[in-house]
Amino acid sequence: EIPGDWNGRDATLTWFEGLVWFRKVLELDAVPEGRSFLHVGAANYRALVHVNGEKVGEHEGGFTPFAFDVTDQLKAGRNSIVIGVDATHENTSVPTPITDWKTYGGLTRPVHLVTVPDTYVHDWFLRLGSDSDLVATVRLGGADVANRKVRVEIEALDFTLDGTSDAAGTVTVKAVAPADLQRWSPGAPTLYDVTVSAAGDVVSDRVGFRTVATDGHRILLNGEPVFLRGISIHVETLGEPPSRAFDEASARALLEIAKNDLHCNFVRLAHYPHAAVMTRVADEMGLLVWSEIPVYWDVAFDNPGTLQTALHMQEENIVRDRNRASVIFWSVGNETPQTDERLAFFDAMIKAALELDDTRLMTAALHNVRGEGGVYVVDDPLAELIDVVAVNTYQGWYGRAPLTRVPGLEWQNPSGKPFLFSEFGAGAMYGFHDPEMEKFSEEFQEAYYKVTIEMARKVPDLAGLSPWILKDFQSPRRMHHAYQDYWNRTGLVSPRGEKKKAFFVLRDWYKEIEKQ
Ligand code: GCB
Repeated sequence: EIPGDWNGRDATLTWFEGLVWFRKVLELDAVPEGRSFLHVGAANYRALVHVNGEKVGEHEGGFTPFAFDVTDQLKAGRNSIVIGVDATHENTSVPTPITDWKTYGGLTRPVHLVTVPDTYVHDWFLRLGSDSDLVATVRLGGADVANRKVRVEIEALDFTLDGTSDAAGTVTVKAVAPADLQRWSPGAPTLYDVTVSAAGDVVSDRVGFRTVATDGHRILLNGEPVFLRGISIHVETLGEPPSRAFDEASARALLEIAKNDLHCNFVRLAHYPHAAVMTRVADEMGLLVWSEIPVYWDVAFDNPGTLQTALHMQEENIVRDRNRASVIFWSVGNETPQTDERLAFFDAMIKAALELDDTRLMTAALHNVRGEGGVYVVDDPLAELIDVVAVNTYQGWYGRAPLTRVPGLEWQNPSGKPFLFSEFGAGAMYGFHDPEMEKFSEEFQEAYYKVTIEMARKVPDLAGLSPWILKDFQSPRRMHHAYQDYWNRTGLVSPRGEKKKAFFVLRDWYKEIEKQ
């Protein structure tokens, strides 16, 4: 099934991470006019695309979209589209084969045949600058991109930007934003219909406008300080067996729990770019988003090919989502080792990200801290390269510290930048109750959340948090027979969405601070 993953389809494929061929026969009355592209929302991990027996392209990276021009391969009548998807990960892949989540293989997001005029709008980016200008960059593709008239229009505001493309087919135009422009925020997620037209091509989308910046320890949304009441989320549907294929209903189901039940204004979409529908729904619902590239744990930081893969993935992610007002952070990675090679790798990623989009904040989930006598100091040179310092911590769950010590732990963030807990959490199996609070009981997780929130409340100038994680998720690493059975149980809700006791502890805190 497309979109889908093969793992839930057949018991023998539950953990299969190899090559599968997909074939679709497409009947066309005539070859479409203009140019035709085969657009793939995501193929995990490598894809080999053939049309009518001819190879049209290859792609690496399991979570971002790509498109190949198939104009010359299509014919009237029967067309055979064949895509080989290989879920094998290697030590040079992003991520490597070692992850704490299940590798779902397949064409996990929709595949479309897209037809456009010979010269067409390739991509565009419309944003609100810090000086209250609306700035549009439009890039044309195809046969005749130079010296074309380009128009960007927001009808509801009676606002138009006009320009002419340069020799490379690109143009940037700007004007002062209309006085009646309503800024997007979690409390009022206003979106406008935007139309971009050039060379006979017309594309449209719904876009929100807001600014995000930092001021010392604070994060400013539209110039006002915002505290991020967040939760981390993996791409996995509610229900059993879960799937990695997300439609709008699957996205809404998870984001509504976060926004309406848990009182979040922020979601960390871990550890890789989520489905495009997720950030669209976040735009509509008013949830701030952390978007991440799966440079997870230890990738081959010294391998130039691995850097190219990460850069390419990052570009596909930013180009896809830079018109989403919900996205405020681009994260370059999670829990990476402190080496010079890693720093150079991230330096290249951050510079490339800023070239594509300098209106958002750069971040990464760090775990390098110095700790003595219960005082933890964030100690990672990567903090100098990013705008927002985020740390994962599991005191009281992993490690020996008893829960009673957690409230007394102190955190120091010498960077002077905003500081977040990008993760903390503990496992519990829904329905397992133990008044003695054995690990994996709901009571243990509840007590863990209470002490960890007590610790977080004392962190000076904490800018927000995204505890680990909304829902239990499948992982090959989690083999404890009684409690895990290949599920990471750190969810605040079970695979079916039942709320564990800890859910209400976090919700109560979020409800309290929401009013402040
Ligand atoms: C972490 C990782 C996350 C894991 C989590 C856990 O630090 O970033 O991917 O799933 O801990 O449950 O151990």
